[in-house]
Amino acid sequence: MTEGPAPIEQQRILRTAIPGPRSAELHRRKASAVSAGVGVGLPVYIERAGGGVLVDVDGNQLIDFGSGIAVTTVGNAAPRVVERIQAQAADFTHTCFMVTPYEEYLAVCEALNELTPGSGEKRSALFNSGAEAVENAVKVARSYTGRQAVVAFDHAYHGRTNLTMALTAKNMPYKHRFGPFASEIYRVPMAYPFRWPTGPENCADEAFEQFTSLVHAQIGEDNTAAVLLEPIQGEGGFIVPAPGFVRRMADWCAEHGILFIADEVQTGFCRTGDWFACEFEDVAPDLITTAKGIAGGLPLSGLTGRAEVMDSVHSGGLGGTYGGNPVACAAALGSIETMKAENLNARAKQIEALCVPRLQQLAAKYEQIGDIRGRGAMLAIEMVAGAGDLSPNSVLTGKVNVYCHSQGLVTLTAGTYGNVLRLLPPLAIGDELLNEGLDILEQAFATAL
Ligand code: PLZ
Repeated sequence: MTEGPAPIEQQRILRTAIPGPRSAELHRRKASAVSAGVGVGLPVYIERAGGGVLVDVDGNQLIDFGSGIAVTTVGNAAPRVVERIQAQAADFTHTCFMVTPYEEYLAVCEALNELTPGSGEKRSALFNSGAEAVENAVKVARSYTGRQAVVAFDHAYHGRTNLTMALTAKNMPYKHRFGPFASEIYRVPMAYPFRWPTGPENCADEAFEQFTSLVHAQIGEDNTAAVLLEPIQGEGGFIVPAPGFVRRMADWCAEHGILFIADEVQTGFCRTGDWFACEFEDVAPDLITTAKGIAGGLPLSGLTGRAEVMDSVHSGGLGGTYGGNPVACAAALGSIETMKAENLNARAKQIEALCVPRLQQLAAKYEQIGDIRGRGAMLAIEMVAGAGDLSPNSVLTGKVNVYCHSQGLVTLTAGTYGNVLRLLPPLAIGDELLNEGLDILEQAFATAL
């Protein structure tokens, strides 16, 4: 095996304006080669990455508060991941598990069955993307229950394929002009404390009441295959459901033979300080979708559920050419090993403990910061017009985001109204870079307001 390059110095370095000239040149090439439909948030072209740093083609070193949208939880090109990928790629790169199987697929499924909440016997199946895992969750739920309706929430994000577009709540940019969408999808209000009309204290009770009465009146419990929920909503703005809501909803589903599917694509694998965000409310979903953090950057997703549910599908009903590709499985095993060896759940909690007080200080200073929320290393700032006016402030969010980018801090926005700035650092980031990133964020508000 060849020696890898020296580890990247964990330091922000700005050598040019952001983006620099070489990035700008590549971005011009992008315009003539890549569909305009594929947008780019920060046109800085990356050459290397590791820990909490992205190195661009102009030699700038950027602080990573995005993890490629919550993917490189263990850090970019994490040593155990790279080592396993290299070894696996040298052995074989593909057979198709449905044709001639291999052990790595089994090992990932065994790890998923063990790590996901719920003590009963479980089974898993592997796919390529988060959207594909969600699609398959719906297939399994319909097959098992013999029912068709699927309930999704306001602000939900589940993917960009036809069925998952139907499940996703937000029109722009995900659904606009792409219909017609799959049928038998129903939407209910999310237990969103910050924007609950009668106040956060009433949110869990009233949202639960609305959920049950809508399912009863508009669908019928007996027609409902599944309820699909992100235990903390991701693209929708890091909305943490009001305490108790997930638990009550899951219990109610169980009473009515409705499957509860937790979409843990963004929240899973140590991101929130637990292996899975559902554990926070001690909920064991019938089905769980995973992707992103599972494989340290390689495309892999999983669907895990109760054995009885997952085994109810006819043989050959689930699959795909690449699902559970051996190199992606090797990366997943390296990621999971890293999460355990480095106790990344504890690290996510440390990141929360370091960031939240600083974010709260900011919120105390600026009335345009309406809410600080999230869990572990999945934290967000929701921006509003002012103290008495909670209108979403996407203009300020954009300004703060652009300022961070200009200073070499990679931040992401989110939210149905585009007024949420989210922090998703790799758990491999050090405290110094975290603090430096937060300093830049402070300057961003001071400059924008
Ligand atoms: N479920 C909860 O967060 C992906 C989307 C980025 P794929 N989120 C990032 C974009 O704009 O396309 C996501 C998610 C949740 C499902 C998905 C879909 O996962 O791997 O992007 O298909």
